[in-house]
Amino acid sequence: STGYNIETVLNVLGIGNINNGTSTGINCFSNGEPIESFSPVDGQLIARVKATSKTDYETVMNTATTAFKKWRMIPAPQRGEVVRQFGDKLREKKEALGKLVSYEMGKSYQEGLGEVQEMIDICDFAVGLSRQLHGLTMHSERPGHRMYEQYHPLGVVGIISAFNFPVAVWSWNTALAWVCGDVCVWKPSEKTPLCGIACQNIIAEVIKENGLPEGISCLINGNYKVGEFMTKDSRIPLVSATGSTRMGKIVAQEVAARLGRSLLELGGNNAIIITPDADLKMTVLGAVFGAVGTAGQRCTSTRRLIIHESVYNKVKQAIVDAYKQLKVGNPLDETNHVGPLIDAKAVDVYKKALEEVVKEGGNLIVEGEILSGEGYKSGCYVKPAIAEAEPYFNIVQHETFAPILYLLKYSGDVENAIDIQNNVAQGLSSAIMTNNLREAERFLSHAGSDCGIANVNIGTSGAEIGGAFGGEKDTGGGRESGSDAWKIYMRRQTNTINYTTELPLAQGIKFDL
Ligand code: UN1
Repeated sequence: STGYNIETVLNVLGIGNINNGTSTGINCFSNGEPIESFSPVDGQLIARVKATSKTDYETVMNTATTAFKKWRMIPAPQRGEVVRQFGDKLREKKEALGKLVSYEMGKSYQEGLGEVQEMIDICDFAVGLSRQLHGLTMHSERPGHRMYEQYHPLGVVGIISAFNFPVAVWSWNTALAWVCGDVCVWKPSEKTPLCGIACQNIIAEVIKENGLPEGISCLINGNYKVGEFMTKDSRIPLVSATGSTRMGKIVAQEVAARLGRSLLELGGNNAIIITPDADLKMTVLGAVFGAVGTAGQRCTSTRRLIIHESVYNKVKQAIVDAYKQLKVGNPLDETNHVGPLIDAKAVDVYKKALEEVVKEGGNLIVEGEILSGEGYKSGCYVKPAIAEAEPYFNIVQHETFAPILYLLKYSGDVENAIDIQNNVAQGLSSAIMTNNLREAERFLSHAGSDCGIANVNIGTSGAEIGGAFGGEKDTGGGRESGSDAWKIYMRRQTNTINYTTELPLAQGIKFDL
């Protein structure tokens, strides 16, 4: 049994009118071209959503800028209280939202629930943060002077998110931005517009219940052209964008051209180093979940295993055996491990990558396949594949958003494995499986992994929200979520106050009149 009724789910989430094929949601001023949302699960058209036109966008920006003037005056802990209520509403709607994520995006129901849990967790984190947001005080070089810094709200924050985490990535940004006193305009992926509407409906309800201006949270719909409204808009001091490196480079340039800030969380090419001291059971579990979870469509998905030659055959065998257990099918059926890819285009990219690795001399030890027949009608289901490859292969150097795992061999010292691991353009997540302290510490040292995330005896995916999330190089350098990632959503002001009757100048400069 698939255990869901999509009409009920949509009703709980306030997405009505699906019978006549249109859905706009609360506070969504969209009147443009229709966007159709098809489920990769069964190929059904779920609903049509209207894209945001330029005129709609101006209405959104007016609403947002008006809301900002009010929102920034509300004490941060009270803003935190609103975020707390949002977290509570998410707890109530966790099942429904988790199901919609699973049905519209295709990840397993468990992972859909996990994504909503990340939203709840970041709300809790943001509530605590709302009583902090602290700057430093420092000692002035001048007598009778005091110096300190404070963080002020930035303004309207633009959020562009990807289909693979259609709800959580928005919440990491928006929950922090809200307690910081900002208002947000969100463009979800055009592949998962209903997830966007569902979230917007939930927060719109909280905002209304608190008698606050609706523009605190705004939603715009559409493709990159709608994203461009924000990247080129100097009324938006910060654009946070999650997606491909290709997209990130365009966003970065457009935002930089007007000297705005961008927060980029882009592609990964994540590897697990498996040393002779690795615990085999943990390694297999971590590697397989990392490679096939979310059908290989996380930016933290495991793409490469870098295995020491002395354990290569043993590890390879164990992983190939584990792949035999994998069940591909409807992600809402909890007995399945792997759901569909997002759409036909993604299936094509998967197919081409498999052809490419063979062309470059790779060896497919678990063959891929595009599944058809009963239960696979959407045409988006593929078999997770494994190829033995060389680190320098062009295809291995690229991120393919699909369940394809490359096995690479290293010999000698762990440094050789670290070299292979770092020798790609991307720098998001990395891991080492070892019980050897020296190897683990070397991997974590300044001469070790060059990624934003480096784990020991944990796979590459499934980061907790408490840490700063993001990576280096082609991954874009941004940090979202925990630690002090909140600082990018605020502007820092240094204040010096003179409480004497003299005006001594800094650096001892004499200037007498
Ligand atoms: C992403 O794929 O864009 O670490 C985010 C993880 C998740 C987030 C992934 N917490 O896999």
